[in-house]
Amino acid sequence: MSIDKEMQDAINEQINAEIYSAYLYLSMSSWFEEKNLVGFSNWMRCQYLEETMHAMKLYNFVNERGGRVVLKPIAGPETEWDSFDGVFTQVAEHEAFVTKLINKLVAIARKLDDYASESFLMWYVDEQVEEEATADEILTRLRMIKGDNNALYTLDTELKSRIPALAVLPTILDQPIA
Ligand code: OFO
Repeated sequence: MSIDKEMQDAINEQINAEIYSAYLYLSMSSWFEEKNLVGFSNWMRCQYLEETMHAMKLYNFVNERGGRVVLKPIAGPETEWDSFDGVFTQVAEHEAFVTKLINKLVAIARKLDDYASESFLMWYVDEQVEEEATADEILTRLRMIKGDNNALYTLDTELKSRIPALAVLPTILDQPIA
């Protein structure tokens, strides 16, 4: 049974929201890059890749269900922030907002008795718990170390070691993990 049009349209909106998230984090990456905070910049690049993966996972799902992906314009992200914790305040708020969007999608799936979509969307429900927790953790640390450049550089070094999730490339290409 192909996907209901209401569910398809709502997922298409979510694809747009995920690509916007990717764009926002790439913009943040560039902001950190200019400040030579390569760890923060790397963390944001990984986030950019993972958001692209989130979008493509939805994209693949719509196709698998016999639907049609229709891409919409992507809004321009902010380009300037007034502080390091200001950036992560926005990340935390943005992820809380995305969680609400995912919850709305689950509500639509339930209303339509679309169990396949509901089951698929549970991955995003779990993922948002992690997304919010990570953003909150970094924000808390930034608030604690405010003004302490040594602590800031220690955190930057830590964030340098982040690598994107293994599923990024197979999901974007819609190919099994080799
Ligand atoms: Fe796609 O989780 Fe963040 O926005």
